[in-house]
Amino acid sequence: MSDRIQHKGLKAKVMSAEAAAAMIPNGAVVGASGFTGAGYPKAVPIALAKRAVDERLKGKPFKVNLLTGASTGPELDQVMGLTESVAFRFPYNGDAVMREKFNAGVIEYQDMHLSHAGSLVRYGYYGRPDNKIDFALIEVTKIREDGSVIFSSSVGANTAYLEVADKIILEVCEWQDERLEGMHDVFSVPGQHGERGPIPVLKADDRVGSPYCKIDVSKVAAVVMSNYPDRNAPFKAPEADHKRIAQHILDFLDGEVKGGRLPKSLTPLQSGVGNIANAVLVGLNEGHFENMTSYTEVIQDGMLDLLDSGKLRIASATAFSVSPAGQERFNKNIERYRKQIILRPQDVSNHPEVIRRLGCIAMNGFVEADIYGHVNSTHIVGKGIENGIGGSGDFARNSAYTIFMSPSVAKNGAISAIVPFATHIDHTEHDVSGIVTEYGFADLRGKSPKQKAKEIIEKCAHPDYRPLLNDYLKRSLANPSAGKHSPHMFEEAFGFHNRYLKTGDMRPKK
Ligand code: 0RQ
Repeated sequence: MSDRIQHKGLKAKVMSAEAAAAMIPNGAVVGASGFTGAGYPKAVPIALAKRAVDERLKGKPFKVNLLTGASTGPELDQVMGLTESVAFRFPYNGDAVMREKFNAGVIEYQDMHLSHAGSLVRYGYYGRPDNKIDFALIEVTKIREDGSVIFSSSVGANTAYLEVADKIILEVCEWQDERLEGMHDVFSVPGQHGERGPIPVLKADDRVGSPYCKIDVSKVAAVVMSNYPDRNAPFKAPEADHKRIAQHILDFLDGEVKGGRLPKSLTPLQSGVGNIANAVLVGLNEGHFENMTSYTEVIQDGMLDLLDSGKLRIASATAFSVSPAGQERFNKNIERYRKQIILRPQDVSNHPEVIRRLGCIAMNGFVEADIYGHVNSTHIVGKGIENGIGGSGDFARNSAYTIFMSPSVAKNGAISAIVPFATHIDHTEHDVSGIVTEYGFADLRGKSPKQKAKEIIEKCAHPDYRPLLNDYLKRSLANPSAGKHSPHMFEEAFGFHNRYLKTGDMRPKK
């Protein structure tokens, strides 16, 4: 028997993944661990997906409502998506199969700010009429003698699910390094409004909770051993456009330091996921900022580089999102990283109170931005959902600097990332301080909508689209029925999108 289960009573609860999955009934609400491909349960979801297929072969329906921290990996979202064993998914997804099911109308999905997830679940909006959920299904690295657990490579919404679930299934993952112990900082934000005290994180490196999470041992229905690795994709080496985007951001931050608005160590950095975000971190490592800190959601390879070079002092997040090579490096240097990395619940890592206090610099990717600075992070051509808002809204609304970045075009130039009117708005102009493409950095601070439009078109739009956007703006300004503050001609505002839907290209045929 594994020495990772030190609680005698819970040792007796060890069973196969299939036996644990058999406890979960059709229609159950399951709150699972997992955030950006890290720390999600694997053995039980695979068994659960198989069970869903078996039940259906017997002519019985089988679907659960699946809540997680954020995106997970193939052993959870992909298998449950492929078998259509999910009725409702919340609050974020990055899996292509699951995405297809949302966009085909087969699985219902609510995309939500990640800081809100725990609170909303504690209030019972995703559970049964008694405000509880049926199961918490949580990956841990270890169960301690007193029954408290050590989480694995993410914390996410684990604390909320463990609190409100009737029953708990723990997956003890032996692939996860036991030396993660000491990296977590478990602090529970109480559920009831009006009873909440401050979150005492005053600096990115403050620890305010406990390395362990106490659980109600009597609720544990099953303990399952597993040995599956987290599945994180390798990062691409930064492409030329990504490097240009990173350089524009570095130049902007440099200007802020020179202007006396930022210290040389900057303020805590929040960096989104993906290749562009990683390229910015690579750029920061080559730049001259020193002694930086980060208050973010995910630790990715570029952040390990910054910790290794000593440029970054501390990284606070809720999960890892490292490549397989990054994972190897992490395991090799885990003793050092433990002093520099703090993993918090997502309702602390993403909490507006803390982000506002720290004055973070938020840098996230976008799908499209319009000429007045409204940003769409989630919907492709206004219709299908890509991933979700994730933590971008938590950070965008509350950071001192909110920067959105993307290549100026997608799909070989057929789609412009800068459009007259965004077809879905996740972040309004009030929350956006800068928009960046490979062409430049549009600084939107202190500008009216019309001034923003000129800046965005001139600095960010691709040359193929700049004349079209200028033409739209010019005619809107001259049109008496288009309004004078942020003029729009509604009959043309979605002209780029309509053209794309008709011809497969936002550019008019020559
Ligand atoms: O599609 O993979 O088929 O080629 O979207 O785009 O350019 O590779 O950039 O990986 O940084 O993703 C906004 C989606 C950008 C991401 C988004 C297509 C493009 C490609 C990916 P392909 P890129 P990225 C912290 C913060 C919201 C959540 C967030 C995101 C694919 O940054 O999900 O910020 N953000 N979380 O071709 C059609 C457009 C497009 C487009 C891009 N205008 N039209 N397709 N694409 N723009 C993390 C968490 O919260 C967990």
